[in-house]
Amino acid sequence: MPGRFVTVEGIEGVGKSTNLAFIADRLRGLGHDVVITREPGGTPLAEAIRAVLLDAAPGDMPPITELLLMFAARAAHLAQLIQPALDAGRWVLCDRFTDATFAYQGGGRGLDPAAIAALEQLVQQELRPDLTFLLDATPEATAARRSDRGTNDRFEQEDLEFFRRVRQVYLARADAEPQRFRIVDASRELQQVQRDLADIIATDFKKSI
Ligand code: Z5A
Repeated sequence: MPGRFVTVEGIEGVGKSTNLAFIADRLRGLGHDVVITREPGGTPLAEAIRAVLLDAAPGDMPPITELLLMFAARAAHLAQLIQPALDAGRWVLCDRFTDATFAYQGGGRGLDPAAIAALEQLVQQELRPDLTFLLDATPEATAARRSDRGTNDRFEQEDLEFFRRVRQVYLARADAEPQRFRIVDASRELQQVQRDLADIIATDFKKSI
């Protein structure tokens, strides 16, 4: 029986990394064999592409180059990690996937969503996440969390307006696909966020998704 593909999305600082281990623990508690991974990245080749994407100087990478590198990394990640894990019956829990491309390169950079959808089809064929957690908060609500961290890659230097556009695309996609998305209000205290995550996992993952 093939495994399931679960993704976690949201604007930066919303708590994806923090909650990934929590979600994995709950899934393991239900008896699933879970592999945690991330995008861009997840395999040595895709991590090398990630470094190119994040370390370029602001303004030094044309948006289409950025888009193609995201999908180049994704193609390697799919072939070398995600698909083999799913085929082996493992559950794949991924920190960001193609919804991030629609949100960042589409909403943030203004690239044509039809072009992104064409690349999605080329690279992924029929593969789509089975379930996606959207950790939602305004960029204003996560600003303090981001500044506490002190690091600033190329994306983290974008302004609030950029992250507002990114969030709008995430919300629009969740609205269009309610059967796949579970929106969690991530502006609240971590305990409350994780209570919601636990409830969703308990109800959604016991039955077949
Ligand atoms: N990107 C793209 O453009 N297109 C694509 O297709 C893909 C990605 C796949 C790298 O992603 C960049 O790639 C990303 C988009 C782009 N850049 N941006 N923006 P990344 O996932 O590696 O980077 P990130 O989004 O910046 O992740 P992050 O900085 O690690 O944020 P996070 O994982 O969502 O947050 P966190 O590290 O778990 O939490 C941040 C802090 O807040 C931390 O101190 C926590 O302890 C704290 N926290 C978390 N939750 C709470 C709550 N509920 N209350 C209080 N404090 C909290």
